Order: sequence, then C-alpha cells, then structure tokens
Amino acid sequence: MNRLNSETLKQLPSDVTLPAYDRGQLKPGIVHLGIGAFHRAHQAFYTEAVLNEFGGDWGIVGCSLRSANVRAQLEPQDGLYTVVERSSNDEKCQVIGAVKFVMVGPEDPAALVKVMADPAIKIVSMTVTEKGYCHDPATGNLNMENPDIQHDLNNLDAPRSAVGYLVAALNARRQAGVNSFTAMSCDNLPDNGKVLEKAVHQFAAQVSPELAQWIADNTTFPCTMIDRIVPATTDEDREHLEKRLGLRDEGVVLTEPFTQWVIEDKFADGRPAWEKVGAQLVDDVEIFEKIKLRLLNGAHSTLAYSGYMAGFDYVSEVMAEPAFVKMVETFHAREAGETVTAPEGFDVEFYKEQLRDRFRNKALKHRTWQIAMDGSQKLPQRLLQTLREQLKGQGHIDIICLGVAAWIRYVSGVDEKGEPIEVSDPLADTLRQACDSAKGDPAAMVKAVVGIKDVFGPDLIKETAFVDTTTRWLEAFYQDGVRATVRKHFG
Ligand code: CS2
Repeated sequence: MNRLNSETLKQLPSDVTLPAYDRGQLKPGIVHLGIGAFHRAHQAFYTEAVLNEFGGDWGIVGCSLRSANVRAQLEPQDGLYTVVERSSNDEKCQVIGAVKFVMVGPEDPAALVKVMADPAIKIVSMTVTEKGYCHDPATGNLNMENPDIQHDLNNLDAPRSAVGYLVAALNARRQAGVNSFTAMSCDNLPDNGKVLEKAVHQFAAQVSPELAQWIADNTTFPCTMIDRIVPATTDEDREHLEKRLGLRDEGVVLTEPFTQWVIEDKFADGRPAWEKVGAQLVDDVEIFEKIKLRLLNGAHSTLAYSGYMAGFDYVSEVMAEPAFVKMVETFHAREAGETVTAPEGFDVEFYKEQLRDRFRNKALKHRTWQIAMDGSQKLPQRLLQTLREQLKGQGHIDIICLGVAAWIRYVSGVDEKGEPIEVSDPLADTLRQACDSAKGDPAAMVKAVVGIKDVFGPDLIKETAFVDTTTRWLEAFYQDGVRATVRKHFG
C-alpha cells in the first residue's frame, strides 16, 4: 500500500479535508518540542486552520527529545498526517500540512539548537509531559539534581532536556543579537508558563547572570490551557484508516470532536491568529486551567486507577458502569466542583455534563493504563490541591480519597488477579518499595505512600481525615475488590 505523501495526496477520497495553502512555500516559524499525538491533534491542528484561512510563515518544525519514531512515521510522508475526529456516530478526516519536518534531538542536539536560534523562529512551544520540566512540583524549583539538568549544565552545546534546549538556544540568540522567541508550554500543569519561566531562569542563572537578565527582559512565557482527548494510536487504527483512505498513514492521530485552547496573550515576537480559528486569547488563564485540571483531569485519573483495578481497559467501558458514573457526578458536583469558580458566561454545569459525555465516547479507545501513567506527577494538581482546599473548607473529600487509594492500590504493582501491573512513573520504584514495606497492611501502606513529600508535600500526612478515609477505601479494595466497593457505595 502506498504511503500518504505530497504526491499521493491527490488520490484521497473527496470527503477528506486537505491543506488549502501551498506547502512548498510554507516557511517555519514555530519549533515544537515533543511532537507526540497530542500536539499533532491540538496545537498543530489550530495552526493548520490559520494556514488554511490566512496563510503566513507559521510552519512547524516538530522535535522529538527521545525516540526517532515520529520522524520515521512522518518523514516518508513529507510531514503529512491525518487527524481523525471521532464521535459515536461520525468520523471526519483532515490531512494536516503544518509540520514541515521532524528533528530528533539526541541524534544531533547542536543542529536542533541551531534551528531554535534561527531568527525566523518566533515561538518555541512544547508538550514534554509533567516530568519534562525537571522541577520539584512541591516548590516549583528546578531540580538541580535531575540527571538531565546536571548533564545540560555541563554540556550546554549538546542538551537533553527541554529546559536545556531553551537556554542553549536563547543564549545563542543573545550572542548573535537575535530577538527572543516566545517559550510556550502546552502541558497539563497549573501555571505552566510560570513553571517553565522559573525553570529556565534558574538554569540560565547558572550559566551567566547576564543571560538570565536578558531572558528576563526579552523572553515571554505565556500560560496555556489545552484540552482534547487524544488516545495513543494503535495498529488497528492505522489499518482502519488505510481502508478508508486507500493510503497508509503511519502518523495518523485519532481524537474527539471537542477541542479547547486558552492562551495568555503574551508573545515576544508575534503569533498565528489562533483566536480567529477558535482559540481564546485572554489576560489570565488560571480560572480556565483550574476548571480543566480539577474537573476533567481529576475525574480522569480517578476513573483510570479505579477503572483499571476493576478490570476495565478503556474509559468508555468504565463509564458504562452506572456506579462509576455516579461517583464522577458526585466528584463533579461536590468535591472538585465546590473548589472552582467559573468565569462569567461559562456554564459549568453544562461543561460537567459534556465532560462525562466525552468520557463515554466509545469511538475513542482511551486506555485507563495510558491515563494512569506518571501519577506521581499528576496527582498534586489533579486531586491534592482540591483536597487541600476542601480540608480548609467544607471537608468533602470522600472521592478524592478513593482516587488516592485506587492510585496506591495501582502502584503496588499487582492487580486483583495477582498479575503484575506495568507501572510507568518516574517514582515507580519508590512507590513500590513504600507499598511493599507495609507488608500487606493498608493503613501502613497509606502512611508510607502519603509520607512521600515529593508528591504529598510535608502537610498531608498530618491530615487525619484524609489519611483515615484513604485507608478505609484501601481496606475495602483489598477486601472486596474495587468494582464491588464502588458498586456498594455508588450503586
Ligand atoms: C489524561 C489527559 O493522560 C491523561 O492523564 O488525563 O491526557 C487528558 O486526556 C487531556 O488532558 C485532555 O485534554
């Protein structure tokens, strides 16, 4: 089967949307670090809409900071790939042309720094996941002990981390008398722009005070709230699309029709007119980001751990169980819901219902295992901040504790059938050891895990209501299983 590329593009069925601009003339203006499925279905999708309607020099240089997989997928396709939008009864295909080419950082770090230092590049954006910021989530400080940061401080000409790349490129721009780019984080972190700014400043200060000052004076770090559910693409998805298109697309991404992007309008040197294609450019993102992280991601993680332990592979399957739906409704109405304030004109009740419908979308095969990854990096902003506010306020913490207990059950590394769980988390070993040290006693397990300050801070171990409620859930999980426990309480 022929691959999708600039030549074969003409053979596609007429209901597939194609780039409406001359790709040959497209010049890069954006470098994106971490060109995974999420970027391709979200920021690149918005940029494509701008290019289709208004043109401009906003081509994307996609970069992988680890593997060469995405380049292997996109290079033979001249950077083209399909976004498939799936609802339960519809499927829409669009070929995206915004990605000019893909670079693989580790192969030639200096080459990537050089591209980032090119005056034509106005924006360096990134999706490098929570752990990619190499910061300590409890304090927001750059973790100077992180091996990648250590490496980059000693080898700025060949960095490994996103922060190292940014500082190396900004240093090169300063030395060459080139304006700064905008550094834009698109990860699911509260105040993601501020987190990035702090990490970059702390790193740059180690390089030279002059560089740190130049960055403070010239570089901007807008905060963003990004939202679109994008499950990892499977071989089955590729087979399906191949039949549909009559061409092979190794880079296809599947996603839902819903998409949202809220961006703090703070750019150093221009930006695509994203506001004309559906993004919201605002002065302050915080209120949107709190709603999204607490209502969407908080519920997602709770469903992922409890759902995985209950034997469900996909979120839509968990959402077919009335007791789990009831649990999410209560979480939305009370625990997380009570801690968020909606902006004017924003119908938060509709938003919550729409969220639950999005989770129900059977056409998306979103694995509970995928969402369960990196819990140690996600829980603080998804559940623990809400928990802290509830402990100071109304004290509605039941389902938050259930979520934490399900996470502890999950990171113990053994499922309810006694099979091993493949826990993917930078703290996996520490978590496993904490669980094992409790020798099967749920109360001791909760104490050992909640005692990990990197995740829970120094404060939460002292909150007896939290520790006791979490322990009760964990005891019930071991005694009756997760599915029976959730059914008993919410059925
Ligand atoms: C999910 C998110 O994998 C996860 O942790 O909760 O990726 C979620 O799908 C997105 O934030 C939706 O915008």
